[in-house]
Amino acid sequence: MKLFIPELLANAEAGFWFPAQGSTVAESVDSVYFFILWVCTFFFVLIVGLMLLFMVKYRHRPGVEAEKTVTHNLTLELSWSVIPTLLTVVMFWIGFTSYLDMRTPPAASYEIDVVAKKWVWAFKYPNGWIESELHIPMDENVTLTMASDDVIHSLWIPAFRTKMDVVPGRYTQEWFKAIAPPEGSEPTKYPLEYPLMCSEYCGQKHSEMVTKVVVHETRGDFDKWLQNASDIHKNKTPVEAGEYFYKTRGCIQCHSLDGVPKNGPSFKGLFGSERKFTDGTSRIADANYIRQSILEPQSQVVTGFRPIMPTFKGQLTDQDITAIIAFIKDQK
Ligand code: HEC
Ligand SMILES: [Cu+2]
Repeated sequence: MKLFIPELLANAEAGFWFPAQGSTVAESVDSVYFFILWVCTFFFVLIVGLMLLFMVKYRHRPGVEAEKTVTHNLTLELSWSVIPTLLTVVMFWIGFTSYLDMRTPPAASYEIDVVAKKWVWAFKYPNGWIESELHIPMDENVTLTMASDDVIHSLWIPAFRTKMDVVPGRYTQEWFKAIAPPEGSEPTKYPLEYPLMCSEYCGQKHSEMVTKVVVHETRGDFDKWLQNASDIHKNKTPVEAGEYFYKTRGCIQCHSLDGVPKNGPSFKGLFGSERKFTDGTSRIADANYIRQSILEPQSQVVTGFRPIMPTFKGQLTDQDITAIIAFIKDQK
């Protein structure tokens, strides 16, 4: 305990009371806070101090007649009206201007979609990749467009001093520009990591919706991370990657895996079987046939089906198609 107080004071500058100021608005938010805190502290000490002083000085003493109470003092009355009014105007002004700044996302901004649901966060990047951690580039405006799948959540990043409710049935936005934290405060190693949490505590596990904001030092580092993270082939077997495309690129809407045709033929037992086409020709379904079906679906239309399949040329890479072929091959 002896060491504790000096340590506290020594660390005050280095973000001991508050987390590091990690965004452009953090400094003005802290300024408003400390301005109000010190004004309140000053008046608390002044008023309570005078009160105690007067209690002692003017206490009832036997034989001492109470003085007549003064009814008016214009100077005193004006000063205790005007000074607090000016102080609250200053509080309002610096609070209001930084609030407006925080509530108005800049036009040029990197956009990330957020979905909150019991009890996780999902961050969706412009290329479609979804991740449970929020990764962002430093020194760049980032706008989160947020929606909730169920109840009210609230996305709070203490280091950025930003917080916004995530409400079912409507979109809310929150923006920030991450900057290097001031000299002497944590963290210092790139990528910087800060906690991100849900500040809506009227539900069982909002308090467990804790994840990370990861701030990459440059846009290049961020892009590299995103490319790497969203590389579907990296941590998956070809069959798994093929299944991913089957589900996410819409094939599942028209092609079943159980042998029952939908708008298109089922993939079950397709690979290696003989296909008959509307022009009377036929062909064994090998890798080249499947590749051609994906890139030029109308070149050979399977008997009994309409030529409605869209081409996926330019939307799937060769590696993606190879994975899809492996997946179809697996549907015996
Ligand atoms: C809008 C519906 C639709 C979507 C979406 C669709 N297809 Fe098709 N697909 C069809 C239809 C209809 C046929 C049969 C007519 C034809 O051959 O063009 C077909 C045929 C095929 C064939 C040949 C099947 C056979 O029995 O010979 C393959 C392989 C195929 N699609 C793969 C895919 C893949 C992979 C995707 C997703 C990347 C996909 N399709 C998305 C409708 C669709
Ligand atoms: Cu929550």
